[in-house]
Amino acid sequence: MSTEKTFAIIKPDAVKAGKAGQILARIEAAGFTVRGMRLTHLSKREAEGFYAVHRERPFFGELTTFMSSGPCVVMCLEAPDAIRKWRDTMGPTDPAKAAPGTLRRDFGTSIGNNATHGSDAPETAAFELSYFFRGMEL
Ligand code: FUP
Repeated sequence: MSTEKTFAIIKPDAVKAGKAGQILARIEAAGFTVRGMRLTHLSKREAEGFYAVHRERPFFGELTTFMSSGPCVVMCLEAPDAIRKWRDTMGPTDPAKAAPGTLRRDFGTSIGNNATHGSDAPETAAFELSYFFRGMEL
């Protein structure tokens, strides 16, 4: 499998809880190469743009308020099969349904406050990476 890039976020709940370092250590231990990384505090409008595909969903307001509630760490991760590999490393959306050893199980506290984000497909990864990084930064 050739190398692939995906987009990841350490969400505001995990940064606020002081878990960003532990999550980054897990990312490195899992074999990802960090190609881009930045601490940023999204405005409500920036969070709405990022999650635009979810704008009709009932949780959209809560989601974008949470994502703009404090700083988060945005990253470009590279590995063979990075998109699937990062989704597996995070676990499913709901931490209660995630297996022990996954990031969302170990650091998330609810379906909304679930510690990390990861792109779910190549097209999503391309959009999400371009939302936060200029081509020359990666
Ligand atoms: P995921 O791809 O696992 O991040 O999950 P989704 O794209 O389905 O959802 C994006 C974010 O919306 C989740 F990370 C958390 C939030 N969400 C809720 O708050 N409630 C829900 O019922 C579903 C998702």
